[in-house]
Amino acid sequence: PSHVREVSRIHRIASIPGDGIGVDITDAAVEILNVLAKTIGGFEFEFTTFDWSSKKFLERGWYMPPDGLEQLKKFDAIYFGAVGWPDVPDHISLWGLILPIRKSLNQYVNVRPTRILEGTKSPLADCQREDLDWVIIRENSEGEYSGQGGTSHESSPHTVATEVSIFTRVGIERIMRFAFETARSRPRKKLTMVTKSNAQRHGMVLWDTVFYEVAKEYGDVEIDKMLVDAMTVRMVLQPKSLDTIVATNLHADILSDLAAALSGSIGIAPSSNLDPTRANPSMFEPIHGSAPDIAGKGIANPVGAFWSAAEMVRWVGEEKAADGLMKAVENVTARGVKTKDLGGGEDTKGVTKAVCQEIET
Ligand code: GGG
Repeated sequence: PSHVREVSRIHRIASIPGDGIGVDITDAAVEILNVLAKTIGGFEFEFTTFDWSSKKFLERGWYMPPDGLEQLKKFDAIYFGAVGWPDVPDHISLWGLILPIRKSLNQYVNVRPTRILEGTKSPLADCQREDLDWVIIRENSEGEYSGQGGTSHESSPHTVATEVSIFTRVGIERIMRFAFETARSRPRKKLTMVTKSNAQRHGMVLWDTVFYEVAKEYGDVEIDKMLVDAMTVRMVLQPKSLDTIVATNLHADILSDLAAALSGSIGIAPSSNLDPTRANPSMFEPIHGSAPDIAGKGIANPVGAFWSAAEMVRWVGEEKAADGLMKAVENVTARGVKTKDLGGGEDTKGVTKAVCQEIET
């Protein structure tokens, strides 16, 4: 009967807008997600906002409270804006917020898809939409971002600093398996593994070894191996030759920025920090940073935030809504409703309003 209200699935989301344009685009993403839930029906989002930011750090001396990670564990997913502000050294802000979350919540995979959206174009000459469709799988828990090392003989011309990369067989094996599964799930079933194992002769060689071992279980996946320097050239000159890519924490961080720029703008690229075991919440964030130069001006591109939101919606089990959101985003870009970085003339609010209307129709 019509008076009986359908019970909604409730997805509890921790929202951390962070710094700079992270605030603008998180506001936009929350608005879109609420419209999506209301329009499609059957589920709702319950947002809790955490004001963990560089501004607050300057006031109170901490990014997250001591029980911050415990608080986050209570949620189904985390939506993150951006971190980094000129008044705080970047290594303090990264290690105050985003890196401890990824590491402590076992988010050992960072998935970074890249493709040319409808109505947008690559800066590469002759690169059509079908020529660039990649997924970068970034190892997200160890490697060059292990945080190990130290500085000695400070205040001397002989200061020594070490930055130790830690690679473990368990860490490599689990990211390789995830990458092979991703490659297998895509039509081309092709995986390119990136290292620098000619110059770095320990951890990178272990990456190569484990890659070939795991490859034996995936005979249906075509494989190849690249050195990271040559990989940048291949991405620019032969984008069509690539599909799924797996790389270390640092290499994939760099390659995914290049990938996003080659697909049109860093402003469109999403990322999913996943704990594939689902024992902890996963975290979704656009790959771009806080962009202090345009913060608060209302001109940030919200597409990377919307795409990240769509990936979060998919992760919590709302496939149809995720597809609907991405369709709405691409219908809007196809109509030329875009921010300046994509060659358009709209601002954040203009694109957000257009995507909301598209969802509602
Ligand atoms: N929204 C992503 C963000 O805030 N990025 C800042 C940054 O530099 N992150 C480094 C990383 O992703 O490891």
